[in-house]
Amino acid sequence: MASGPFRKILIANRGEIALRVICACKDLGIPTVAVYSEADRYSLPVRFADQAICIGPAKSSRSYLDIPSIISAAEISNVDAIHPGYGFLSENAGFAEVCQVSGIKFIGPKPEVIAAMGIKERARAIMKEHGVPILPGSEGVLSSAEEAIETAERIGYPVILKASAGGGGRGMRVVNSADELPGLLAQAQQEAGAAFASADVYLEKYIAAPRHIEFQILADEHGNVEILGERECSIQRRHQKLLEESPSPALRPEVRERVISKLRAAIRAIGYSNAGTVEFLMDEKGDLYFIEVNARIQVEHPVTEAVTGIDLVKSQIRIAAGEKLSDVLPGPVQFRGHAIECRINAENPQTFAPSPGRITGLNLPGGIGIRVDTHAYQDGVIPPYYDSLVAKLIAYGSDRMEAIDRMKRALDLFVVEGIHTSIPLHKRIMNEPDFVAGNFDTNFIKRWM
Ligand code: MV4
Repeated sequence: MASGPFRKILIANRGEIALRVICACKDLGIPTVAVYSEADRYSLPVRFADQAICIGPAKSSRSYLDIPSIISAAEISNVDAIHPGYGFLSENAGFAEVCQVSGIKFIGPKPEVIAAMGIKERARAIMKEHGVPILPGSEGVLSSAEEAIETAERIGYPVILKASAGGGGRGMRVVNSADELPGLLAQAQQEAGAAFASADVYLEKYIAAPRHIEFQILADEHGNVEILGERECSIQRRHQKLLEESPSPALRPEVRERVISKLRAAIRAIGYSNAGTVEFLMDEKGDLYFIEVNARIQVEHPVTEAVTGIDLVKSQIRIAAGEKLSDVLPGPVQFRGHAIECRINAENPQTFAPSPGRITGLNLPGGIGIRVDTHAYQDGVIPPYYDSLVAKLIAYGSDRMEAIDRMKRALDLFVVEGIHTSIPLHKRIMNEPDFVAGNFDTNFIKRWM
């Protein structure tokens, strides 16, 4: 493209996703500005962006989460858009609003939509209204222990209490009987009030061994919505995903089609724009139930890029510039083959404790069907202040078995020296009969360790 949809884009993030956004901007011919903390001075995004501005010390609250510093950098460098990546400020409605009033396009949904999706029990009500299946539960926030007990009796134990403003598992409590409910409700409300903006809690039927399946969506600012299939994310430990794949080996085609048709209308009604993910739990019967919306690009987006051929980050940028989805997409969405992503973290393979430090030796795998998204380089440092993701290794094949074989080959050729990584763990997973058979749920790692 001769001249891009924006004049210049600032990337309010670090690590591999900052580099991923730089790549999309280069493909679009848009100059970039990296912002960085003192701990990231020698990082690849700083090196490969057209401009780089230090926004503060290592601590995130004083750099990557510091809204005034980031807006100042955006104004000094005269950008007309900010890409927030994932984590940090990516789902901060206040930040999206500050961007808007500063005349800078936030590459994501509108502030009021981010805020609405952050209230989980509201997102749940909107989905229900549009026929997207949800688990039986309370109608909105619980106002008393008596109401909670009444609701639980109606749907049957076990039930789960969830923080309305929560996510990632914090503030959740599983309840097995009425006598436990008042105490656990008080605990959940207490924890929610301390951790989030609101102490509100709601309740739903508990699924003990669910699969976690999420749908990738792209929506423009003109009411057009595309659902780019699902990702299976059940291989996780303590709410940290370890491996994602598409398509899910467990999702029945008729369940997929039914959910997609309802989702499209719901997303349009919400006024959602840009990229997003809609999370579901799958029960033992193979049915899907909505749990929450993630209003950002996600770590695991390359899995969907591999099976659709669509550049999701480039799409985000063009959508934010007001383009229509029909102009952004190369044609009708088609699905081909199978993709698996392994998250390579700097961590002890036994204890999962973070293992930051200097990378003294590095060999990145390649070859047919392999993609590596990483900010790692020989002699580079993984600082202790941020998440421990070092690289994402994505294997693509014409079917699941070919993707697994290519992943095994790439893991064998992937060398990281100087720090511990999750490469040995992924090698074990690839050789685990239940994984190879597609027979697993969110308890897979816990059961196995
Ligand atoms: C659940 C559940 C079982 N039943 N909801 C955890 C994080 C939050 N996003 C939703 N979570 C769960 N909600 C009901 N009704 C089990 C979990 C859950 C989980 C979900 C997805 C992936 C990994 C998980 C690990 C533990 C618990």
